[in-house]
Amino acid sequence: MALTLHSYWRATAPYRVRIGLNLKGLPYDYAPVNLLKAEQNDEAYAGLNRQELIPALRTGDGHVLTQSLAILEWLEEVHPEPALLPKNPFDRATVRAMAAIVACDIHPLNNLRIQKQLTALGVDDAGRNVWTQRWINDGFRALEPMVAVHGRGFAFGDAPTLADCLLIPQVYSAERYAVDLAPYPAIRAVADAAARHPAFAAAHPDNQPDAVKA
Ligand SMILES: N[C@@H](CCC(=O)N[C@@H](CS)C(=O)NCC(=O)O)C(=O)O
Repeated sequence: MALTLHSYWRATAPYRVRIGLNLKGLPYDYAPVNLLKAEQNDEAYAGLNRQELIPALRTGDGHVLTQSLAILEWLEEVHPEPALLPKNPFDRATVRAMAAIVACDIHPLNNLRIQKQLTALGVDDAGRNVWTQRWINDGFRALEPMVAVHGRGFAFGDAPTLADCLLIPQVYSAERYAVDLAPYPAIRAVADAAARHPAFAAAHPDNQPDAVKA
């Protein structure tokens, strides 16, 4: 099955999927969608994802998958090894809760279209930064003790899970928005471990074909 990921180098939702694909050892073609040029709103892409958001994953057999969490869960079902979810149902619920804090309660408040709407309502750069940092800190304050209790190298246990697929891109975003990560030593330790892991390193925004070098 030839996989094609519609992605933008700096966007965190496709970054999650890149990590998942790499952890599963699945090669894929990279189809850039330039968010700064609003290519997500072009009909060519909107026909794939009616939400006009990335990622979309074309599976090569006519299916187009959207929503990064749904894509990661599909990957887990179709390619169960290496597992992104633990075996025990309570542990699985904890990993999914960690992922949901990022996917449901941090990222949707800070996404590009939200930033654009804040600008349209007259919020300036400084105000948008306060807004963005607020939601990242709220989520990280909840995640930090979870990682401290359950993590042994990664967010849950000693191997990457779905939680890391979500957490690491969110840490990247936190750094972009100059969030002070000092209060989150457990999260920082996971980010350090991920930076040394080849699947995460290959998925990093700077290593994407459409990356803009500073
Ligand atoms: N819940 C969606 C979020 C997708 C999403 O918001 N993607 C962002 C990039 S990280 C996007 O396409 N933004 C474009 C925009 O806001 O116009 C998912 O997890 O796939």
